[in-house]
Amino acid sequence: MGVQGSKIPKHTQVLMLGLDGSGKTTLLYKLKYNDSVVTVPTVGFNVEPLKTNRSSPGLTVWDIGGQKKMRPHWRHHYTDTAGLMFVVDSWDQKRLDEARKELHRLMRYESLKGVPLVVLANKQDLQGALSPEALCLKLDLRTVCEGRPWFIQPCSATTGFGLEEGFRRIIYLMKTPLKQTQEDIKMKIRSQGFSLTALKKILLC
Ligand SMILES: Nc1nc2c(ncn2[C@@H]2O[C@H](COP(=O)(O)OP(=O)(O)OP(=O)(O)O)[C@@H](O)[C@H]2O)c(=O)[nH]1
Ligand SMILES: [Mg+2]
Repeated sequence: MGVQGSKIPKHTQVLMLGLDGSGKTTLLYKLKYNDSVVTVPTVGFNVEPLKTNRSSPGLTVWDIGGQKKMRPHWRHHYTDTAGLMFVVDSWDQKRLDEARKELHRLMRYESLKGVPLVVLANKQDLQGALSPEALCLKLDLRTVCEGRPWFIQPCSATTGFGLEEGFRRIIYLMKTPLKQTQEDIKMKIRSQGFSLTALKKILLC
C-alpha cells in the first residue's frame, strides 16, 4: 500500500525500524526535543507526533524495538504505513549482514510494496563509520529497492546531523510519484553534466 502520488492524509504514519542499538529512540527524541536522552532497549514502541511545515502532513512516527524477540511484532504495524525509515548503525560492521537480512525481509512484505524508504546511516560521528555509498553496496539497496522510491541519508542521532534532512526526504518521497522522482534525478544529471562521478552522486541522493 502507501500513499505515493495521491493526496496524503493530515497525519501520516511513518514506521522507524532497524536492529536493536542502531539508534532509533535516540534519534526520535533528538529530533523532537533536540535533547540527548539516555535510552534503554525499547520493549514495545514509542510513538511521537512530529510537526512539519504547513504544506506538509504532520507525521506520526512509530519507533519499534529492534531486538530479535521484538522483530516478529514489526508486521503488526505495516498496515497504514505511508513511509519507512530503516536505521543502520554505520559503525558496527559486524552486524551489517543481520541488518541487510532484516531490511530485505521487510522489503518483500506485500503490504509494504511501493512504500517509500529512507535508510538512515546513523552514527556518522564515530570514526570508522561506513559512508552511505559503502552502505548502499553492502545492503544491496539498489536491487532490493527496485520499484520503490528510496534514499540513503547519513546522520548522527548524537549530534543531530542529517536528521531533519532524513525526515524531509521521507515527506518528499511520500508526496511525489515514483515517476516524478526519477524525472528529478534525470534533471539533476542534465544540470550537473554527465560524468560517472556525478551520476554516482546523483543516484545515491
Ligand atoms: N555515537 C553515537 N551513538 C549513538 C548514536 N545514536 C545512538 N547512539 C547510541 O546507541 C545506543 C543505542 O541507542 P538506542 O536509541 O537505544 O537504539 P535503538 O535502535 O532504539 O535500540 P532498540 O530500542 O533496542 O531497538 C545508545 O547508547 C545511544 O546513545 C549516534 O548517532 N552516535
Ligand atoms: Mg529504542
